[in-house]
This record gives sequence, structure tokens and C-alpha cells, in this order.
Amino acid sequence: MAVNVAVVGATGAVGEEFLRILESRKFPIKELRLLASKRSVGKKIKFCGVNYVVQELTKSSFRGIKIALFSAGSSISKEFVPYAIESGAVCVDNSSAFRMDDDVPLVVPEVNAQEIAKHKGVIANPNCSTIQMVVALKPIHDAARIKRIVVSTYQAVSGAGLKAVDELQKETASVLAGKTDFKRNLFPHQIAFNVLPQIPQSNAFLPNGYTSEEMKMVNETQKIMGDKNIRITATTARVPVVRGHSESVNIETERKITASEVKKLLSKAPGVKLVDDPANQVYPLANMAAGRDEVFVGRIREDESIDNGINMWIVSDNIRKGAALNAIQIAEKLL
Ligand code: 25A
Ligand code: L14
Repeated sequence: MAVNVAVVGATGAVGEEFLRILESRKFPIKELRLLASKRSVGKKIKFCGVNYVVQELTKSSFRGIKIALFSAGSSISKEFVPYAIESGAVCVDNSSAFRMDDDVPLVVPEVNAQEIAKHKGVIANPNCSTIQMVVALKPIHDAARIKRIVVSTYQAVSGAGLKAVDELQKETASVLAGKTDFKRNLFPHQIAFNVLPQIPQSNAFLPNGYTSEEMKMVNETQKIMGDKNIRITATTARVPVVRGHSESVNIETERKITASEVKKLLSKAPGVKLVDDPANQVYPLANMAAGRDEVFVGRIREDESIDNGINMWIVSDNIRKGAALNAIQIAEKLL
């Protein structure tokens, strides 16, 4: 049955991807409403061959809407999700606004789809780095119980939106032209030809010395996996890549699991593509993941410094499985 769908933040990096995925997966849409800030009002966006005009997001934007996909940041979600619910819509929210609320399901369909049914009008879409990690780790947790995770990320600039992609491109051109006076709007330091151990780019650091992105990986992983006993520590870094987050993940399990058992498990895990042939220099890469749906896993090997340890390299498109695709998979389950 076709339904009325609203996309909030339709002109953003995630919003544009929502539309591509809704179209390619033939999501059953009766009426589509594209919402964004005043800045984007009147902008035309093509969907399934038809031009749609972007409208300003207001309290009354959700009349008749059945499913609202939000990706306009947490302050917009906090303000407008309540109006959408009041209008009878179910919201899938990409922001961090409601993720840790006890009565809001935080869902990655391959891991905890059963939580969707408990929603009270809003389902939270997790952080991009967290999503790709739990898709790969859930089958291992079920088989051998993960006690501890040590993760370091190499995150693409598109996670910070289209303006960040623009800044990387312009700064790269500027550095190549030998100019050193590039004026930055977003990143606190040069991102071209550099690595920044700070995400997000502003108000990142918490009193414990970690960034909010790092603590999202800790708290959201425990909630999605439904296991508060997993100990997790994260370091998140920004690299000059446009699309695709990469992660070095080390796990310690309760029961011994060999690298070949992990490969066997992941070769049939939902949403995962095993790419692990080091002899031929085959392993997951950001430019392999860009534009794709799967979570790519490789470099699987035993951690020889402890009894029950595994190391792996996990890569996925942060705007697709990390955001728009995961949200649309949730919406498909809602229908
Ligand atoms: O939850 P958090 O932690 O707060 O983080 C959420 C933020 O991270 C991104 C997403 O950015 C969001 O802003 N994000 C969320 N989930 C993510 C995930 N899982 C994720 N990233 C990766 N993985 P985004 O760029 O994808 O989306 C931003 C959209 O929000 C719209 N928006 C902003 N304010 C709004 C609003 N919509 C309604 N009402 C508001 N008040 C925004 O639309 C965008 O679609 P827009 O209308 O602002 O149009 C963007 C166009 O305008 C240009 N532009 C932007 N800022 C300015 C500007 N032009 C001039 N001056 C500016 N200051 C842009 O170039 C664009 O063309
Ligand atoms: O919490 O800047 O979903 O790469 C997603 C994008 C956090 C920051 C979230 C980035 C945001 C992240």
C-alpha cells in the first residue's frame, strides 16, 4: 500500500541519498513532500522523472504524512518530530536527538529489527560509524560473546555534510596551487592532506577527554547489541576521503573463535560482504564501498597479543548504510 512520505533536510547530503534510495528501491510513495530550511525553498529536485519543489519546514508540514524521514540535525528533530507525531506520522530520525532515550528504539535491521515494533512515533537511526561496526560484529557476538571492543575510525568528510565536501575539494585545490592562506569555514585545521583526531568539527570534546562521536560509538553499540556489559573504547578521526568510513576494530571474546571461523560466519551474515584475500592485495576500501549498500569486512586475523582476540577492517558508505539506506530499511519494515 502506497503512503505519503516527507523528507526533512531534503537538500542535504543524507537527504539527497534518501531520494536516490527511495527511487531505486521503489518505495511505495503516494505523495512525496520535500522539506528544508528557508534557504532552499523553491529549489527543484527530480524524483522518478518528476520535478518536486522544496518547501519550508513548518509545524504544519506533516498533514497527511504517514512516514517522515528526518536528517536536518538534532535541534530541528527535537523541535519538529513532536509535530510530525501529532499529525499521525511515524518518524525515522537520523539525528542524535532521541537515540539514547529509553522509550525510543535505536535500530539496525540486521541486528535488532524486533525493536521497531516498540516505537511510540519515532525510531532513531544510529550514528554511521556505529551502524557499520555492529552489522559486522553481531554474528560474532552471538557465536562467541564479545567482551571488549577497541575501535579507531577513519571517517569521510561527507559525514559533516555537503559544505564539508566542498571545503575538502577547495582546500585540496588551494594546497596544490601552493596557497597557504585558505579560509576554512568548517574544519578546525587543514583537512586536505591531513588527518584530524576530532569529530565533530565543533564542540567535540567532553570532560572525559573523548569526543561526542567516540562516546556515541560506546553508548549506541551497547544499546543496539542489547548488552551493557560490552566494554568499548573508541578513537574517531577525519581523513580526506569524500565517501566511506573505514574502521580498525579489535575485539576480545569470551569463547575462543578463530579467524577462519569469523570469516565463515561473516561470509553468510546479512548486509556483510567479506572482502579478504590479502595475498592478492584484496581488502575493503572506501572507494569500493562508495555508492554501495554492503558493509565490507576484511583483514580478519587473530590478535596474537591475547588469548581470544580478533582484528578486522570494516568499511561502508557512511551516507548509505550509515544513514539513508539504514533509515529506509527501517521504514520498509514499518510498512
Ligand atoms: O544529529 P546531529 O549530531 O546534530 O547531526 C546531524 C547533521 O549531520 C548530518 C546532517 O547534515 C545533519 O545536519 N547527518 C545526520 N545524520 C547523519 C548520518 N547518519 C548525518 N551525516 C552522516 N550520517 P546534512 O548536510 O546531511 O543535512 C543538512 C540538512 O538539514 C537541512 N536543514 C538545516 N537547517 C534546517 C534544515 N531543514 C529545515 N529547517 C532548518 N532550519 C539542510 O537544508 C540540509 O538539507 P538547507 O535548506 O539548509 O539547505 C542546504 C543547502 O543550503 C546550503 N547552505 C547550508 N548552509 C548555508 C547554506 N547556504 C548559505 N548559508 C548557509 N549558512 C547548502 O550548500 C545546501 O545547498
Ligand atoms: O551522529 O561528522 O549521526 O562524520 C553523523 C556524521 C555524527 C558526526 C551522527 C560525522 C553524526 C558524523
